[in-house]
Amino acid sequence: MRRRTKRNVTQKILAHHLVEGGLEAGREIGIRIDQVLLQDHTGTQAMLHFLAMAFARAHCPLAVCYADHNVLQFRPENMEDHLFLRTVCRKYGLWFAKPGAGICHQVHLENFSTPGDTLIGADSHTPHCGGAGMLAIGAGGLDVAAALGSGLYYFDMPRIVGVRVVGELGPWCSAKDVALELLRRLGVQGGIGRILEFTGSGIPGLNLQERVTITNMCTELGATSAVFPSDSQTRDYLSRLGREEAWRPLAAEPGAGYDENLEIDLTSIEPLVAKPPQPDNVVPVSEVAGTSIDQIMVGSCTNGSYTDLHTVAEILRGRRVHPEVMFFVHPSSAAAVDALAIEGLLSHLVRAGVEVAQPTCGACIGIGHVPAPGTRSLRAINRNFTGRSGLHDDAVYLCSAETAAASALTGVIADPREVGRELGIVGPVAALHPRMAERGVGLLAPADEQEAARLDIVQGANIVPMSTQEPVSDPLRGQVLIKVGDDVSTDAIMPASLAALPFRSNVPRISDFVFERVDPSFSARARRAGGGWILAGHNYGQGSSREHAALAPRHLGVFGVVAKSYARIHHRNLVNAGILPLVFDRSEDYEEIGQGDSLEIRGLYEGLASGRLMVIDRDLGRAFGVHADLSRRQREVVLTGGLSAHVKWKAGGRPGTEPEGHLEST
Ligand code: MIC
Ligand code: SF4
Repeated sequence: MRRRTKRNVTQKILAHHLVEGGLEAGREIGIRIDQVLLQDHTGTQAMLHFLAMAFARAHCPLAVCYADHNVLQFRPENMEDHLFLRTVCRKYGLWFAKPGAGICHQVHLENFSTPGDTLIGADSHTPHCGGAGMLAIGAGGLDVAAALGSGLYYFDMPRIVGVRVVGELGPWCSAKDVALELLRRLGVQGGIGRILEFTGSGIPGLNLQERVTITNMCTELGATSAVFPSDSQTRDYLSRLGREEAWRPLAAEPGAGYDENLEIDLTSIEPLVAKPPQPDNVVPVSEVAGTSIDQIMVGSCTNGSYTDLHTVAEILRGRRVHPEVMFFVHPSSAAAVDALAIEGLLSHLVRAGVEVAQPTCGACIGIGHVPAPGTRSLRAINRNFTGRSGLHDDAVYLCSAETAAASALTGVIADPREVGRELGIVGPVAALHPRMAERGVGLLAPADEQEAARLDIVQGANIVPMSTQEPVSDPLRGQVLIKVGDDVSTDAIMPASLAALPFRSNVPRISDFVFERVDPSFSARARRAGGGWILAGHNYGQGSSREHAALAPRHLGVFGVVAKSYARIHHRNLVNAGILPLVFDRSEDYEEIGQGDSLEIRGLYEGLASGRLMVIDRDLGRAFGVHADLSRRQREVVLTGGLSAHVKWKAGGRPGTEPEGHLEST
């Protein structure tokens, strides 16, 4: 009799939730989804799609939408979004978190995290809750809407990387430095197609908030998810929240194996800094020490917790922020603010001259605190893609809360160990908040079915349902509208600028901002040309989960991307938007093709089915080979014109012309 192989944590969770497929890396699997997370930037499109699919009510056991990004409601459209989300959530069986409750990932961790559960979230940092033993995956809003209505999610089974953690973190070295060390070693493409599972003798020494800082930032590696076991640290954290009943133990079976292995010795971790322009540009802090800085931030879902702000308060207690530095913090939850206030730590911050801002994403995404030209900003957050701060050619350095606070005292980037030595400060411990006084602040429960039937949805004029796209034509002809390089982020494709954000619910309006920071003439050119192609290097669409980076180009007429490779979430978003994501057979061909070249594909439907296509470059006078890594279902989706058109087609409607005959042959 064949013995069942020993299972690691990821396999245990997946096996327990499996509805289709096996646990074989690279093959599509379907799993049951226990929890769904949405937020106010991605939630409106997701909920519009949910309504268009005519689901009666959320089908998974728990779903929550957080008003966390646009907390300051700078424009009336922001509040319109919140009213829509509040009413649609209550009616259709979702919780709603009002502005002020905090950032989705941390508030979800505090109120709903359950070890062993699956979570899908319309935000790329959803792996945050992986620190509490959940299998938590970020996805585009349309995929999340489908999971919300069906309770199911389909994806390619990733390879599982066992990250063996040994040793103990030294003074002034933190979980954030562990995340930066992973980025230093693996780079922003190193986690693609992988789940990182943390194991080893160093794990019990990391408390839950430290764990989530690490899983949160595994997103920057391009990973599908990241997960820790659930142990006494998990139980301790849940009991501080008054939710001990949610705890379950979860560990890999002794002898369980991994597809790949990696080791991190915590003892050798030192304070690190990621220089601009992306999170894997990591160096030891000593290499940039002495660099003058003008602005410092500690916050975001990665570093806005009680633990981080406690650290900052301890370092600054009785001291003053350097006169030439502006220092602000964004706590990541109302509960963190409350705990800091009860303990008097807020006073240490305020008296030191720190601006204590709202529990919201804020400057992490360029909403407020936009740096001035020529200045440098040091931030304990997760991303520093060019322009994300709101300044076109910004210089944002990423670091830990320890390094940020120590540098705030000196006015230059400083090694916190040296500052500690010079000023006689003891390295702060990663403290957890005491037992939480109040739970569920700002959370509205869904209405029961009777009440829900009577509720109306408030849908302001700016909330515009997506129009259904035409199916992709064959032959397919058009110009290369833009040629971009490697690691282009969704922040570059569809900026989250203060000007663009009010139109997340209005794709026609937001499409004016596509590639605004890279080439401000892009949207007008795309419209004039009646659509065309995007040409890109490796890891196209890294970073956020925002499906607007696909929906808006599609609205402008973009029907295809030819790239060397794609980031996971963006690849799916392109398919869902009805944009063909093609891959060069030979990366060298990318070099020859120029912006403005006229490209043509014939025999698209047959080529996609066989996996081989030829693209003719009319200007070069030659053809090059491409392929598409698409499942049969994804081919169907993209050929019908995207997910909404596909849903209608499946329901018997006719999406413009007739792809049915072709589809049968795919
Ligand atoms: C981000 O950090 O870029 C965001 C804003 O949270 C995005 C989601 C969005 O664009 O709405 C993400 O990470 O997915
Ligand atoms: Fe918000 Fe920044 Fe976290 Fe995105 S990365 S959810 S913008 S705090």
